[in-house]
Amino acid sequence: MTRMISEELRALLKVYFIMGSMNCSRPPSAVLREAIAGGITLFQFREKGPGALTGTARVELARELQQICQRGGVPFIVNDDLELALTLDADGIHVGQDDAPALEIRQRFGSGKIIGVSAHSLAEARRAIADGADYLGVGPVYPTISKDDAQAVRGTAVIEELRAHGIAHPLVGIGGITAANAFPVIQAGADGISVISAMAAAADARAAARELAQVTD
Ligand code: 3NM
Repeated sequence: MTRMISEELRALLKVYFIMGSMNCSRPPSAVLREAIAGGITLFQFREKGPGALTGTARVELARELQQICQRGGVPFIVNDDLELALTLDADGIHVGQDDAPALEIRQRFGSGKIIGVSAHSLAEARRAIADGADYLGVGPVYPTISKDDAQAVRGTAVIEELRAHGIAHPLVGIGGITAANAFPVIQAGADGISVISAMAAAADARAAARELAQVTD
């Protein structure tokens, strides 16, 4: 498989849904089906933090959600866990600053896979790109309830700074984003937005996805 070109990836990043069972008060499979029907463009399995499944239950849920993504034509990304990504032959992996560098991951994961890296500053973004990241996740833009160890809120300043310094890489904003506050993130230069709670905790994930898609289109 050839390396995914940036333009294709930019389109995939428009409405990027991230979720694990601990983010849902309903079966995650139902939430994901609704989100796909509402127009999400990419999905990340992030089974992590208090109340997360472990062992076989975690792998089984990942497989179930991957199959739903495959039927819905939405690429399936695994958070952090390269072994799980390899086992499932996932479409990509997203890693943080404390995880293995993109360079090392690429060697084991193949050239056609998507590698995303969280970046909180210009220096981290430059390093991630030099290491071979395909896209950057930049945040937290707004206060978030979904990540215990989130860094200080940056607003859209870091996104603006990266673009002002000529970083043209595909990029999503993350952290506390909803349909009501998503537009400034796009205006700042992001190709899309990534959300957990705005969709996972919504009574109607389909409507939530649709509203977010309207902002990023
Ligand atoms: N990463 P919500 S913020 C997973 O700043 C994650 O890198 C962040 O969840 C970062 O949409 C975050 O519910 C949580 O705020 C995003």
